Amino acid sequence: MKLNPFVHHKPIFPTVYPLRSGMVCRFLTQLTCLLAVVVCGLGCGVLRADDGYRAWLRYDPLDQLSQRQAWTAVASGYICREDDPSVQVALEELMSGLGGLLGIEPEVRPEVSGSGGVLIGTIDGNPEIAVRLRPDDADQIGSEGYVVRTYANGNGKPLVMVAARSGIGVLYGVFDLLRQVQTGVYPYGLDRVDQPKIGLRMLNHWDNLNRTVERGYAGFSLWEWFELPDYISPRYRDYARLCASVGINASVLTNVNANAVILTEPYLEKVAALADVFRPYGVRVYLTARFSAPMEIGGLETADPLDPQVAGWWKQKVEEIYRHVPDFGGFLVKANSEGQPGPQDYGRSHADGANMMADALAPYGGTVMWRAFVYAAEVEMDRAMQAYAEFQPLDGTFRPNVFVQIKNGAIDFMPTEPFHPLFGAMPKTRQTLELQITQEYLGASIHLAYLAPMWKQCLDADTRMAGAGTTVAKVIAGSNSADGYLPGAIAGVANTGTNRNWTGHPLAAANWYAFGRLAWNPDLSPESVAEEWVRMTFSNDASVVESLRQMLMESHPAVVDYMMPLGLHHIMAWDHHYGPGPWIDQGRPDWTAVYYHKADKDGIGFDRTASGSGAVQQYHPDVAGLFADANACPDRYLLWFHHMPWDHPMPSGNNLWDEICLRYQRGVDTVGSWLEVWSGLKDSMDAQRHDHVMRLLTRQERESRWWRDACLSYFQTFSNRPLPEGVGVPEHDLEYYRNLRLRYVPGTPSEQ
Ligand code: GCV
Repeated sequence: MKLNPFVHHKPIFPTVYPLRSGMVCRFLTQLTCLLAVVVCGLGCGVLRADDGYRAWLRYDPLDQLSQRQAWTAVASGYICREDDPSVQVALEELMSGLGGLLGIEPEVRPEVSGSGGVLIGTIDGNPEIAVRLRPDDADQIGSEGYVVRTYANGNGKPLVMVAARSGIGVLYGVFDLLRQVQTGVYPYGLDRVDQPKIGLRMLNHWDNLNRTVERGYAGFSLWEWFELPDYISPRYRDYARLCASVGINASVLTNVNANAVILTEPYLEKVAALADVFRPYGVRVYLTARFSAPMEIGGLETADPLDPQVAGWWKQKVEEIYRHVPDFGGFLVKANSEGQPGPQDYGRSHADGANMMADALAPYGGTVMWRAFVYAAEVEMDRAMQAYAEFQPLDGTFRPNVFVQIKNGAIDFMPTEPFHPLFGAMPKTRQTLELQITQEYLGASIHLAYLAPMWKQCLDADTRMAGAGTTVAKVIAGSNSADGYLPGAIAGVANTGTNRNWTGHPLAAANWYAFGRLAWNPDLSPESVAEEWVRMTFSNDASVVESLRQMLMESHPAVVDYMMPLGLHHIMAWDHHYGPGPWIDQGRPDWTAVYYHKADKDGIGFDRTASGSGAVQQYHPDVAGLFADANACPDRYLLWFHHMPWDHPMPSGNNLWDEICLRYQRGVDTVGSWLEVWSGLKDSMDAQRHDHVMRLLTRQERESRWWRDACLSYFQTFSNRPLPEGVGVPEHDLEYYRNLRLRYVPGTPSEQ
């Protein structure tokens, strides 16, 4: 067994206080650990400054004394004998993780001995693993899953085993084990057998080659293209670790509004360098492919997918890519959407375009993720209906290695959207659910909005397409479900950037974490995921866990309340999408706000029933029936599907106008209540993160009033009704809000 002797002493994340090497330093490190342990033992918590870089993999001394003692007794050594790169990084992680959490530095041994320890490895690579597994374990862990189990080891010393079929399964198992330690679970009786429910779990980076990030609010792109491939930032490895720790196994490096230059030789060398770093962590690299690349970088006169020269160009290009990146994942393509080139420029279909690329990738096991986010201003049809109209008839015409990638809703990552009608409606096509982790329409990285509850609503939505219980989660899980769907994928538009804490808002990392956890297992509850994240990121202190979990769980509903309650959508400011803009009525109609809210003197909302655009009919009749009935429709979608009179009586007893106003107010009040809650946590965490969040929450509270006041002042010009009691009076007149102009909002594609 080859082991890197330095690994033992090398922190994976740089510590907040960098240390020099050498004996003195080692002594100081141990002293620091000891002091930290003593401090923890006294129940004072660890309050040193934290810049958030380590995210949820902090590995500070465990703040629960009895759990720490129990784990310390178990972790008397590490037993590993495999060279597999993923097993090796699993071992490094284990040493760094338990080393930090427990303040220990045990040895690595090749064999189990009477003194117990943590045994890690693959079934085929280590007979000591195989001999301990139960007969049905191997069937339950698939290629990426794992067993984490505690055994009594002869003389009473416990042995914890992390076993898998593959190196990456071992790594996932080690991260699961560390999560148990971090969240205060005892080692006794640990028996965890798990595997992912969705095969392909991807991050989509909307990162440009000049390092701006479209809709990115956490600094610049993580990929230092100019320095690559010569300089490899340590950050790449930490990115891969964070991804792997939650099971993310693919990363699309570049923006869907693609630049063909990424496919040129010098850039492929850079891509290869990133892929090399990510590989042991099981993160496969994908790229976005600009459909017109054969013309832009290939010198051809056309990009027509049925032209043999074009198909030949892509074949050669794919061959070249695999020479650089042998495990390249494939292409993500945005075609004929928002001005991007595509097969329809040549009178061809989306299937023609996707299949041409799929044929080039198939010999290497690569896939095409073809986006269904298409709509055209020239088309009369309700924008919400266009993707279904375009793609559903193509079911059965895509190659087996094409995935049709569908946003969670039919418009565009609005604060709330009903699930996209395409889910389950293309049984012969692989489907990918695309979620947005970055908060384009939810307050960027300024507002707190924990998105797991919204994603969960979509994952749990019953499409009914193959009978009751055909949830979106089951459709994309594919063969794992009984419904006969092909295995699909899940993708999240990343919220990462060069900000030291990765995601801008210190609490926004919860969304990256939750995306990975739900992608691994859509059955997890958003609360339990929130709680894990709080424990790992902040503390196991009961008041921190309880208060912060509650704030996270309240946050998405609160943002919906103060931005777009009751199914209102697309009423944000033009272009940068930050702040209210319900009055927007100029420009492409389907990019205005008035197209969507349709407020007039009689009422408000978009009629998508049979008497309106008819969009409800794209759903299964059972679902259509529910959405089409204003009395049965969930109130969060009421104005999405219905144009309702201002005096419509709501179940609460209020009329619609009053209900809208009170929802806005409820959102403001909820954010206001967090200020006190967060203040109360001041002594329970480091000042650095506490202060940062405090300042952001203060701004969020102010801006929630901005949303309320701007939207209600505007809608009041139609309703002609007073604000009900309890609703704050706008600070300014409507003209003031209409004239506010924000400049240089991060993430905005156009120069402003
Ligand atoms: C990457 C919305 C966003 C665009 C984004 C697009 C997409 O329109 O505003 O920035 O483009 O969605 O998902 O392709």
